[in-house]
Amino acid sequence: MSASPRPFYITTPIYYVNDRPHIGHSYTTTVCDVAARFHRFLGLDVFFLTGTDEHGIKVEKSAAERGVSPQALADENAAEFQRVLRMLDFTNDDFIRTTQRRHTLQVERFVQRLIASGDIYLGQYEGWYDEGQEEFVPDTRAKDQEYKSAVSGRPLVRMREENYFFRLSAYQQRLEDLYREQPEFVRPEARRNEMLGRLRDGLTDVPVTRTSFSWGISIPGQDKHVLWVWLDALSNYVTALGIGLEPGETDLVPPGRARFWPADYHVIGKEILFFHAIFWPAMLMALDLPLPRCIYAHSFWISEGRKMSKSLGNFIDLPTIQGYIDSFSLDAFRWFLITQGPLGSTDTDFARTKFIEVYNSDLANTLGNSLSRVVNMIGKYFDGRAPRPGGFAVSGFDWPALTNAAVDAAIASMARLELSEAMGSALGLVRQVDSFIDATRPFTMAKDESKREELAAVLYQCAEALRIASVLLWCAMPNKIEQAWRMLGQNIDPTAGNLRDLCRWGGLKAGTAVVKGEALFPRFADTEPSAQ
Ligand code: ME8
Repeated sequence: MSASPRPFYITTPIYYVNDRPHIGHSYTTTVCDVAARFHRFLGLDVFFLTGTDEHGIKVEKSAAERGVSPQALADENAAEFQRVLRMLDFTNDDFIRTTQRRHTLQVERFVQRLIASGDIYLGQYEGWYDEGQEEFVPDTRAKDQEYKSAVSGRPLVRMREENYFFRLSAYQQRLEDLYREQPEFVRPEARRNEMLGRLRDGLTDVPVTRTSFSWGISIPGQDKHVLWVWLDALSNYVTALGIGLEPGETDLVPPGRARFWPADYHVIGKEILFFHAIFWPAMLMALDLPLPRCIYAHSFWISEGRKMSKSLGNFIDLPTIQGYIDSFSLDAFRWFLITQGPLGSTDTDFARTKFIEVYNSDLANTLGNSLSRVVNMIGKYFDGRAPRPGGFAVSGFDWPALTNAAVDAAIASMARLELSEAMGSALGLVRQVDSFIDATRPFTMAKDESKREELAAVLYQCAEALRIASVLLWCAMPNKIEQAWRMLGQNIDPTAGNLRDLCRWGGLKAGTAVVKGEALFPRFADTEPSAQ
């Protein structure tokens, strides 16, 4: 090997422990997992981080309502989030909790540095506060929102406090420059425009401590000033890498992780964009740290046509997710999230009828069906051994060129986090195999002994194209694709970093044992009355 592989760092938001994991958390984490798996397979040096956000008034209140300590509530729900990571087969490299010493120690140091540089100063705040969002709302915006939370609709509360402030206003110009010089700092475009609007409104300093609750990290030496949860939480992206540790402090974070900073992608939902796209870069500028390359703010899942809400009881929650996994498989659930999810700027409906449609069309009728047709024909006509490639070509099906183009397109789309496009390139190959079978009719060729060579070449090309498609599809559906590899006689190690080599035409060796297996995705006939 020549140069060491390029680091690739991708993060999810860290999730509040006062909520149970649901489709929203699962979605963002699946997006990151698919990108992480693909880039590891491609040979990049990947770090994929997720975790839990455990401080703040919301957690303190939920714990009080339940009659437990905030730490006990955090422990219980962090364990639940970790259980879900295993249930959904996520390959995160670490799980950070903001109550861990490795995190709090570094946050305290950052705050000390920011006080010393004058970026954090003591002042007086009076204004409107959104308790659900833990966010101060400027007077003009509070008025526009009729003094209600833009997110929860609950009334804003009036707050008067002695607070420490972060000097956000000082970073106005540098943020404007950043947005101009790095047009893809915030994606998608519609979200970037929203942030440009916030910049045009002008930035004001942000209070970053509270005295009204105690569950959080205090300003060093001043117990009553508890850090605003966002300053604490955003820091996780660098504390997990040990960026705030001194050389030699190797017991809290494994050494060498600093190489992953800056992040390639902070993937988040659109409701927390301001913190990530304006406050966080300003904080990093104040700390003299490099900025992340892209904040990717996806839109929301809604449920069966309506916003998900506790009062409607229509949350796609864990039992519902488990139901989909039981009926369709985990990989089918991941496929639906990845190919249909709201990575763009509009919300997406999670509807059972749509799920079944996508399952049957992409997975049962296309991927599963194509693979079993080809494997069955090789079983029947060539005793289950991959035939010789031969020189037979059909116009319109230049397979080396078709597969190369699909591989290049998938790699390029993945790098841009365009997951559905990447998967579309891979599945497109499978659809081309189907068209190729329709055009060449191997089952008819098989009846004519003189067409033996042609038959061999056709089935080789089908199997080889499916093998290459499968390598691209693994990141989204690892379990099913490993099953497909067993059928195609492939012994592939997706941690070996050799995706490009594996995608080179001709990798399937003649004589490889090709074996029938269980149907990858049996067709689903819905029997539930709700789907009538
Ligand atoms: O905001 N559709 O945590 P959180 C898609 N702790 N994604 C959704 C969603 C939906 N309907 N609902 C939630 C916090 N999400 C802070 C983050 S980061 C430094 C601190 C996802 O538990 C989406 O990723 O409220 C959103 O950003 C995240 O859950 C919010 O999780």
